[in-house]
Amino acid sequence: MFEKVLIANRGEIALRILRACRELGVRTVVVHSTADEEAKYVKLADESVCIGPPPSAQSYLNVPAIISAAEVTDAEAIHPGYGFLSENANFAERVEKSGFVFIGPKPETIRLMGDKVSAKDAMKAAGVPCVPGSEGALPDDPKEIINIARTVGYPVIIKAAGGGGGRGMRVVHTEAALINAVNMTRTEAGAAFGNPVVYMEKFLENPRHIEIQVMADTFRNAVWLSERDCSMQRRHQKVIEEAPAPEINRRLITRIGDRCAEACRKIGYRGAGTFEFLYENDEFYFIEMNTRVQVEHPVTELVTGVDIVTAQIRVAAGEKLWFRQRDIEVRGHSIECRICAEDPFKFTPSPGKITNWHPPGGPGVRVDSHIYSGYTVPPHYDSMIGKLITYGDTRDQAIRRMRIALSEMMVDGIKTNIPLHQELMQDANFLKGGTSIHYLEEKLANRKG
Ligand code: MV4
Repeated sequence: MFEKVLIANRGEIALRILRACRELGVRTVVVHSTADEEAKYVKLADESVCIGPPPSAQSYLNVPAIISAAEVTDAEAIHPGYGFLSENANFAERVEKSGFVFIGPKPETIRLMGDKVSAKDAMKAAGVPCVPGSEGALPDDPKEIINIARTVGYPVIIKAAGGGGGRGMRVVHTEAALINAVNMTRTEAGAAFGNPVVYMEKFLENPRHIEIQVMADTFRNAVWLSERDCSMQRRHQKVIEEAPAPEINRRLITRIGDRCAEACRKIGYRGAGTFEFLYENDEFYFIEMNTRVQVEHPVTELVTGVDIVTAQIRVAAGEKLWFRQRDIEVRGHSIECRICAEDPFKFTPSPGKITNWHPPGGPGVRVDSHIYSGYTVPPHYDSMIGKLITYGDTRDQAIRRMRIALSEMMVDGIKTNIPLHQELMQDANFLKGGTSIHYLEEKLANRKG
């Protein structure tokens, strides 16, 4: 095991990684911007290094500053968390070239998955079902593009190879609109990602977003750790996640999960990863792979009993996976509400001082948050200030525990989206389960504010 790990992130995930390190007996270095000087996890860490001013570009994205911090503190490995540099192949490469272990996949795997065209090619070749569409990148010739769209069938979606997570895509309903849409997406993609390559998929009108968690070691052992339903989202920001996904045939999920684990073995995947799928009419279609730990990992931890963050660190240190697929059982149900410092109706950020914080508790209640009474939420970063996760023997029990936990939770001094979560925990369609990726935005459009 490592003696010392550097945590290259902030907020709740920095605290989550810190706790994992402590459990493993690993000493910790936290890097932070001047805006996060007063963060609790900075004080809990064995060492901390200030790496720059508040803007992320000068601190949490500052590669030389982070590598220097690892050098001066003599850390052995770097955990990137999520966001920031976590899926930056060049960063992973710089970390390894500087003699540190990157807690994540190999740089070339990150690069492969960062390009959505090569990711889809690799997954298709590994037997993972994908959305029908162009074979790889779209050609330049408009006639060929038109023919591909005729074969795929309208509506189609044009996506940027360098995009992902909802950036750089355009839906096309008619042949008349096709070429202009391809050209616009190319231009935008070139400007935004430095890569004008685009591809085409059949546009699925009303899918759910289901993702499969995987964990792999450096010896080609890989298991899948259940799925999550992340359909409850607004503007590509997830709001509620749950595991397992309601109303989906278990045998179908098992088939897909086994394909994901097999794909990991084939490509030599290492560490934690997530296969994102769209699910519509009882079919799964792979869209993207995330090569990092995700915000919503706790729901998987609660239904499988696997600690994903300590597992990341252990496999990065060279341990063989200590469980096999047959050891993984999904038990009960878990739901996560992302708690954000924002107006619950207008969704505008609401940073500032938390004058009073009362966390909820009791059986089946987990709070992953770095906040405390007197903590000031800085305006420079994402508005998520923590996650409230509940567990129950059944989905219904997890929901009832969530309602109680939300009612106990008090965050004074700033606005939060707790009222939105309280509404959703009473929403008839959420209670039924299985709503599509469009449900929340449709509900909000009809909500009297
Ligand atoms: C799609 C799609 C429909 N059909 N692809 C958006 C985020 C990115 N990861 C992929 N996205 C989508 N791809 C096809 N072929 C609809 C979306 C989509 C979406 C997907 C997951 C979660 C929320 C979403 C919200 C809008 C659109």
